[in-house]
Amino acid sequence: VHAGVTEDGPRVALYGCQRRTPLAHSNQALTDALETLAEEAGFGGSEGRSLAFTRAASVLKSLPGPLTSLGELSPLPCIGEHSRKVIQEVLEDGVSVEVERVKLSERYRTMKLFTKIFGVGVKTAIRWYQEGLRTLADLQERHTELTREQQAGLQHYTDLNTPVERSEADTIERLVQEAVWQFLPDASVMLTGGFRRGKQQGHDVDFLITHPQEDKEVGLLSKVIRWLDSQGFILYQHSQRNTYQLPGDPELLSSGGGSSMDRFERCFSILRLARLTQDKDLPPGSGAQGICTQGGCGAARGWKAVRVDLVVAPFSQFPFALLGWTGSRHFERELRRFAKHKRKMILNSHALYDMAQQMFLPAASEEEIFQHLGLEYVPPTERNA
Ligand code: TTP
Ligand code: MN
Ligand code: MN
Ligand code: MN
Repeated sequence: VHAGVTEDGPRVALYGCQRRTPLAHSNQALTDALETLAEEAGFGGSEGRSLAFTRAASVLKSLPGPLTSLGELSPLPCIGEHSRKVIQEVLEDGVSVEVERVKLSERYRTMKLFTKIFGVGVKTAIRWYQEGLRTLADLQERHTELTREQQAGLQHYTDLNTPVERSEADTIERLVQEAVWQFLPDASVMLTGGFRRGKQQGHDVDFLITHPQEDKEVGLLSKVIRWLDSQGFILYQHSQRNTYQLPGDPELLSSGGGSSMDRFERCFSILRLARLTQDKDLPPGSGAQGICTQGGCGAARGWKAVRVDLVVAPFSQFPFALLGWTGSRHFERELRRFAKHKRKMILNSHALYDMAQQMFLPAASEEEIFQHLGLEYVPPTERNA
């Protein structure tokens, strides 16, 4: 039997949410090449082309073994002509000339440099590039024109582009729990994002907070932030109130649920984390062990800036929020696309709406959401689409 094909036809399903995609897969060189082109297309404003390369890469990530010949591509979905050519080059020569050229190009390199700044998206980076800016020093000169977020991003550029280790995420989890439980002992604090998908490193640490008694969670986040700040842990923070209108925000529905931006009370922050090598120097027994306070090791630079996202969800929306914040981004995109086109349903991080029945479908768990969608359950570690 041909790789990727069963007697029933192609084994690889069309939508990323219908597949199991583990973190480690057998086609890294190919997916790296395709994802570079996806990124480059996005930098050029070609969202459609970018998505096509991302989809092709995602299909290869779900394969059970390494792709060894071009023929194995024919039963696979989502592999366009251009992706096929890149795959052929990498299979035959080990590298793609086009990808190598992109990686060396001034625009790609500058766009990478700029979009790695916290608070800088593709649009801003393109504008700066077009204005002739090329280096972080160029941006420093325009310091006053930057947002507060971008200033913080620039200030902590090196730290924020050093991967967050799993052990650091665990330390921050204990700190967030200590902060939350002071005010609401029965609240739950869950690690989401890439770490929930099994990643050992991340660009940030994502948390979802809820309380079984709905409304108890209202006002919690500002208290948590104030406490963290009083302890010297906050280097930067930007909080937003919950702006979701129940039942069924009309704008959220009319937007088709396509956006990944939700309306939960949230805080995008940069925390000050003690470097773990210094753990032995800190007094044991405290819940905040391993995290540095302002007066402590900051001067000796024994700390590291880490991006932390805190999101608060009302209990009834928690499964939707958990599903939405676990990712991957591409898995989420595929879930929403599948819901809309195959099920005539609108899925977002707050709710699932059935357009035919004109009703919301409640869920008490992620499993129930997959059931509503008529999808086989995909555990978090298999959502690395
Ligand atoms: P990220 O933290 O950006 O990505 P990640 O955790 O998968 O990977 P890493 O941090 O290691 O780079 O986003 C996590 C999930 O949160 C992602 O699936 C998208 C979702 N998300 C929202 O639902 N709403 C938002 O406003 C944002 C910023 C993210
Ligand atoms: Mn093309
Ligand atoms: Mn994350
Ligand atoms: Mn995040």
